[in-house]
Amino acid sequence: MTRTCSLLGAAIDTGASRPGCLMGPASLRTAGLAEAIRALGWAVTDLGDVTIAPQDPLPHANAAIHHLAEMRAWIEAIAPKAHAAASAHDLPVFMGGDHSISAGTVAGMARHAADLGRPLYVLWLDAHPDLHSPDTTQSGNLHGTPVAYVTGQPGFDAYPPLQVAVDPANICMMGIRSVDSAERDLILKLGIDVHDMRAIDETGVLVPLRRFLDRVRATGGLLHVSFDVDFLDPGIAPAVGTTVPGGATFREAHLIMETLCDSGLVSSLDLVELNPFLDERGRTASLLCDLTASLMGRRVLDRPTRSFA
Ligand code: B3U
Ligand code: MN
Ligand code: MN
Repeated sequence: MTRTCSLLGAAIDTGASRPGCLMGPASLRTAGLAEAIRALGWAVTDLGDVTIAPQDPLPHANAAIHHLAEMRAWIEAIAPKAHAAASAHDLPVFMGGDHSISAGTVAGMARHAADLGRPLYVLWLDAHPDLHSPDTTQSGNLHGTPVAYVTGQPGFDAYPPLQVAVDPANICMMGIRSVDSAERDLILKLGIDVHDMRAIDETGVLVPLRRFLDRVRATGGLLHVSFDVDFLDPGIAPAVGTTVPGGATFREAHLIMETLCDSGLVSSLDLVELNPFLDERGRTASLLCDLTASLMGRRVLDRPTRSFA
């Protein structure tokens, strides 16, 4: 049977420090994301972009915070649309926008998984763990908060109430190499499975990824993949506001996506933090399309799939 994929854009850049991510969905469409997925045999429906109305400012005790009202409105707008997309299609792809969108997409996917009576797992591919609350962020950039929000941490009274929380034990992070002290404390407290770049240098990407996928499979879970452009090395992906040296290579990133494809476990994907204003002739957008294609079935040669039994 033909597998179905939907594209849903969220043109947000209010969660980041520098503007530009709001052009992300347009850039991914221009780079041919729908066509690349369709070429792999999927039926693709572009659901267009989520929008919000202009917001009045919402004050917060942490004076560093900006665009809190927009953050709340985006989550309110995105979560039900993500939930509906997941109910209607096999694999929704959520196109950011900065990483704020994941507060809404993961909240929506957690509801979807709960509808099915299955646990939701999250693979967080990022230079950052995005584990701040509005109380702990020093930059005030709310794209640094989605993981704390979706796991139901305190300090989120100004965000929409979370309907279904993600169990922190079901989150695996890879590529992490920039962590603030409040985030470090929370990683330890929650026991999140974090593979920083040192760990990846020591083991490669496959050992921790396969271990995680085996766990998702054994428990009948759904898997949401949240892909922040700064997971990649800035040398291959310059179109991001928060470049951090020492990111994933082209080959590591494709191997992760191909392995995810082989697993057959992925239920949804975020492509976030693409800032087309910083891109070089569309190369980062094109790379994201190619990586998505690897996740959705493109391969150089057919080969026997690894058995997960
Ligand atoms: N942890 C820092 C940096 C950061 C988080 N996410 C991104 N940058 N992209 C902060 O601002 O919270
Ligand atoms: Mn991020
Ligand atoms: Mn990041």
